[in-house]
Amino acid sequence: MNPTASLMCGRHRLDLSYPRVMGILNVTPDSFSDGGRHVALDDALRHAERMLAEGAAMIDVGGESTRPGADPVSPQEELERVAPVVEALVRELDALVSVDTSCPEVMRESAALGAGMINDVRSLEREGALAAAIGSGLPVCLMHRQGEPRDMQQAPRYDVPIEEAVADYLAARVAECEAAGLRRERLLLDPGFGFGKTVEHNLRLLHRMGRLSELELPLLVGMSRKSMIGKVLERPVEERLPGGLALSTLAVERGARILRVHDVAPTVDAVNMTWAVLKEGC
Ligand code: 9MG
Repeated sequence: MNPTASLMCGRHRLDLSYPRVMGILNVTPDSFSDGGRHVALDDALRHAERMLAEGAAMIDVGGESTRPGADPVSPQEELERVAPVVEALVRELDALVSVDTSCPEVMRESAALGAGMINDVRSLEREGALAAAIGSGLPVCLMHRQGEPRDMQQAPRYDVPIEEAVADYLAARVAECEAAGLRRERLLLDPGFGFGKTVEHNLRLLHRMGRLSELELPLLVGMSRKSMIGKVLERPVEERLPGGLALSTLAVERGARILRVHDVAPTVDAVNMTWAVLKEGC
């Protein structure tokens, strides 16, 4: 990847000449406080505002859980959860908003509301998603996964080394996007930690992430609080931050330019410290 690269994300230019942090904002029912949608919208705004103040370059808004075992939601329901939050983040905070969705309707509506990026864990494979993404004019993060959230962690296996499987899949998705008219300058890639992968797959994939740099597109990674940390360190979800910081550091060292995390402030420090050392070698 060109070390001075930047990405046009709607009205925002995202400088990717150094690693950036993406703050996670889930707007699924389990993340709403029980005071109703109005209170929830206000909670979401305050939470996003805090993450931006802590140094997040963008906020990733998601209305459908992609946790292992999660059931899909209808496009209508997803849109009702996501659209008011995107609109408020853009209008009130002028934030760079990424929308975590696989749904064409949500892509179109979010772009119209001023979102700056599409984060699709299904890599635009859903019917109509590629056309919607092209029409949005926004950059798109393509992520590797095997299976669907409902069943993806039931004994995942690969016939080739995990980094080769992931690189082959992502290269094929890039080729399909380009063939349809989505320019490569608008693409980011994500190995999809935890999406149809055992702990061993995840650890090896991070170790060999340099393989994905060969695709010469910006790399985004999400490992924050994931079960790979819980399993290695035997920690519940609320005690996984130190493990997550170690993984963020390693990911930056192996070429990641965007870290998708819950804990923004400590990740910004870890990433900036790591970068201060790495850039001595540039
Ligand atoms: C929505 N979501 C959950 N985990 C993710 C990950 O690892 N990467 C991306 N791009 N999105 C994710």
